[in-house]
Amino acid sequence: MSPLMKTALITGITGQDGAYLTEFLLNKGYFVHGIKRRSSLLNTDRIDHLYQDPHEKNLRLKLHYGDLTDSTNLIRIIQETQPDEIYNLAAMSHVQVSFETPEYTANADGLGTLRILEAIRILGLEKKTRIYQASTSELYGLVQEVPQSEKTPFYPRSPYAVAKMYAYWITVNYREAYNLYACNGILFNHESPVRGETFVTRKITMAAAKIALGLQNCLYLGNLSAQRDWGHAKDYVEAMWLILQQEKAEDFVIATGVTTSVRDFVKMSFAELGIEVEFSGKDEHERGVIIDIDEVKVESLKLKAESLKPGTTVVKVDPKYFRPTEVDLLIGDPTKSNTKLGWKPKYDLPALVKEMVLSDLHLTKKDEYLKDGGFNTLNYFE
Ligand code: NDP
Ligand code: GDR
Repeated sequence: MSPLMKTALITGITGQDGAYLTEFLLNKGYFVHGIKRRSSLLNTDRIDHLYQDPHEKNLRLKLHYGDLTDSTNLIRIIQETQPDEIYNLAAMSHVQVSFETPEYTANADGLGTLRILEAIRILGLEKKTRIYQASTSELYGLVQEVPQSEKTPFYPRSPYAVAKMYAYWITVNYREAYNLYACNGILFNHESPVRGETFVTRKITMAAAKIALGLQNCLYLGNLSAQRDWGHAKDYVEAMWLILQQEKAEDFVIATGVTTSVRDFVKMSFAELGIEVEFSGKDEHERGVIIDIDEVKVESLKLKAESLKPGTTVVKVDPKYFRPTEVDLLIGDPTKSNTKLGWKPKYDLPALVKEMVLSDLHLTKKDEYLKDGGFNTLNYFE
C-alpha cells in the first residue's frame, strides 16, 4: 500500500449511504475498510459490485465484522486499520421503528458514536483520524423556523432523533474538549434506487411499479401531508467527504432547499409511469385515485394497461403508519455548505424520482416474470 494512499473506515457500509460512499472513496483512490454486522444472510447486495477478493494483490476494500454496541470490537478494528478518516454511518435509522426499539436505538445511535470517539482517544489517534458523524434533519423535529440552518434550535420528536441528538453533542464536545477533527453533517433526507424498502420514497416507487404492472392493487401510507427536503444519496456522500477535507472542523447542513409533500411524491412517481393520480377525502379517509392514463407512455414502458382504469383507487391511508409524534415540515438552508464547501447537488427531485421509479420498474419485471411462471414473491413487500 502506497504511503500516500488515504485510509477510510466506514461503519454502516452495507447501508444506502455506505454503498455510495464506498464507491466514491474508491474512485478517489482510498483504501476503504468497512464494518459489517453478522447476519444470517450475507447482506452485502449494495456493495457486491465493489467487492474484491481478499486474495487480490491490489486490494482496496476490506470488510470487518463488528457492531456499534461492542466497544472492544471497535477499538480493535480502529487499531488494526489506523484510519485517516472515519465515517460513522451505522445506525438504527428508521424513525418509526425507533418507537418500538428505543433502548437499542439509544445504544447503537447514541452510545455507538461515543464508543468511536473514545476509541480514538484510547488509541492516541486524536491528531491522525478525522471523524464524520451522520447527523440528521430529524434533530429539528417540531418546527421552530424554516428553512432550518446550522443555527436553528433542535427539538427532537422520536427516540431516533433523541439518540442522534446525543451523538451530535458528544461529537461537538469531543472536538472542543480534545481538539479532535470531528464534524456533524446534518443531512436532510436523501434517497436512491437502493434506499431501504420501508422508507416512504422507496415504498412509493416500488408500489407504483407493481401497480403499473398489475402485481399490486393498492399502496397504504400514513401521513400524506408530511413535507421533506429530498435529495439524492450520491450527491450527499460527496458532501460527507468535503466536510472532512476542510482546514477547520465544523458542522454543516446538507440539503436541497426545496420541500415536497408525501402526497406530491406519490403523484410524481405515478406520473413517471403515465398514470395521473388525484387525491380526495380527509385524514384517514383520503384516497389517491387514477384520473387519467397516458396510453403512449404505458405502451412504451410495456405496462399492464388493462389493470389501469380511471376511477381505480391506488392509494389509501392506513393509520398504523401514523407516528406517535411527527415531524411535519423539513426544509434545509444549504447556504453554508454551498459557500464554504462549494457543494451543490447535481440531482433535483424530478431526476431522483425518475431514476427510482425506472429502477423499480426494472426490478419488478423480474417479479412479473416469476409470477407468470407460478412463483409469487410479491407478498413479502406488500
Ligand atoms: P441505512 O439504514 O440504509 O444503513 C444503516 C447501516 O447501519 C447499515 O449498514 C446497517 O447494517 C448498519 N447498522 C445498523 N445498526 C448497526 C449496529 N448496531 N452496528 C453496526 N452497524 C449497524 O441508513 P442510510 O444509509 O440511509 O443512513 C446512513 C446514516 O445516515 C445513518 O446513521 C442515518 O441515521 C443517517 N442519516 C440518513 C439520512 C437519509 O436520509 N438516508 C439523513 C440523515 C442522516 P445492516 O445492513 O446490517 O442493517
Ligand atoms: P424519515 O423518513 O422519517 O424522514 O427519516 P421516512 O421515509 O420514513 O418518512 C418520511 C415521512 O413520510 C411519512 N410517511 C411514511 N413513512 C414511512 N416510512 N412509511 C409510510 O408508509 C409513510 N406514510 C407517510 C412519515 O410519517 C414521515 O413524515 C429518514 C431516515 O432516513 C432517517 O434515518 C433520517 O435521519 C431522516 O430521514 C432525515
